[in-house]
Amino acid sequence: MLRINVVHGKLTKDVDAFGKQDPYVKITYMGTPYKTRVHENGGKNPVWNQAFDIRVGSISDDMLFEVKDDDVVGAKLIGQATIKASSFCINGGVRDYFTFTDTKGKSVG
Ligand SMILES: [Ca+2]
Repeated sequence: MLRINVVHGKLTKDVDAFGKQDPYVKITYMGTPYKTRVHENGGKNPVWNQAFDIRVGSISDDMLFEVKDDDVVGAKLIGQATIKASSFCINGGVRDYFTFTDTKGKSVG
């Protein structure tokens, strides 16, 4: 069992046209989505502090991380990252930042 704690984000991009964006993180592993709560008006410095226990089949599996802006008209992608499960499976745990990129491959933080 892998515990992933989504702590916070340091984003460089705000995709919301009105006010601050409302970010949340969605992890997709083997077709199952794991979503954090929405940090309303979190802007570029969202905080989630939310943990997920994920049963990992193989440490070479990819996990898709997406950070999105929640909106009444539907969520908008801020950035994404594909991270191997092995990046988290380190003795004693790992605490790290991962780079997310937008649809054009540009870093968003
Ligand atoms: Ca929004």
